[in-house]
Amino acid sequence: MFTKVFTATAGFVLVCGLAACGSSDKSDGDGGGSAGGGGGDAITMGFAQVGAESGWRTANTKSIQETAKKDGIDLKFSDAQQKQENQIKAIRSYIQQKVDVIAFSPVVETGWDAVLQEAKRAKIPVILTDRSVDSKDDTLYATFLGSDFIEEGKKAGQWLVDNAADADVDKNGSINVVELQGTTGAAPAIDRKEGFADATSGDDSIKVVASQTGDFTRDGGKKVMESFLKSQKDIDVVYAHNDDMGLGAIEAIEAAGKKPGVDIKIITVDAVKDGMTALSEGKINYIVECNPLLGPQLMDLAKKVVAGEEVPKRVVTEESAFDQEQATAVLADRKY
Ligand code: GYE
Repeated sequence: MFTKVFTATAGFVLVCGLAACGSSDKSDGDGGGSAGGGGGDAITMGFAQVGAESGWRTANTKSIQETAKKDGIDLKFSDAQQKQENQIKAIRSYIQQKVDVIAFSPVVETGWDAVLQEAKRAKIPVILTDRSVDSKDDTLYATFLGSDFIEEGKKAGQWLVDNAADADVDKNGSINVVELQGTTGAAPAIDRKEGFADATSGDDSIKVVASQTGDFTRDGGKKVMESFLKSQKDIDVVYAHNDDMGLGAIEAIEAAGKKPGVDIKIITVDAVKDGMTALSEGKINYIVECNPLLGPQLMDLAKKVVAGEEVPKRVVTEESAFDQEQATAVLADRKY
């Protein structure tokens, strides 16, 4: 107990070492004051990344690192290996290092209020990138830059509704879907599930017969698909919350002696190069795009936030979707 109080006091002293103490009557730090020295110094950003679980994540990390370098932003980067406690530790260390701005992609939606309060007290603005938090207090962050995951799920579901006749592989009038969910509790897993359910709810022939997390990884997708192939007799469609899990499912389907994209239709989200290649080969049938190249928009927002400029609370990235023909057309130019 005593140690805790002492730590908190020491933390307070540390915070008071910042310029921010001079304006302590200003109550909030949401996107407001610059905690750093200003005066033309390079902006220091602490970025707490989720991990390296997928092709999407690798492209996202590269975009952030390359843009920071190009824009002269001093980037402190950490990889949390998909563990919330590691992200919280990283954010605390960025607060201690008095970075100018913190950005992170929350692995799960809940459980962030305490550490975000700490950043707010230290007057360090926070930018949520890619994934959002589930918090009642939106003054805890300056802005959220990322995709609309519900919309992505809806696009996936709508494609199935529009292609229902074709997707009913065994022509028995019922389309049995198995769902490979992303990381449990993550915004894209929750929202892609919801959007898909929404878009397919009007079609009684479409049924999700099994749904389990594959943690957004290729290996996870493969293992879960292997068990679905054993437990479900009649699978028409796989809906995977990302390309990597879909690619893992392809391995499992082939190992079971079936043809992915033909015997079992596959719908995924992301549109990374490996996914697009499988789509152009006909092993995946439809991909909803989720853009990982958030670096340029993130750094722009960071500069504005540190300069104390107003930024929109929500910035949505623009995306499309691809069928086999469209994937083949754009594949050669795909950067990630
Ligand atoms: O779809 C998946 C990754 O948060 C949008 O995370 C991101 C998701 C992406 O692991 O491949």
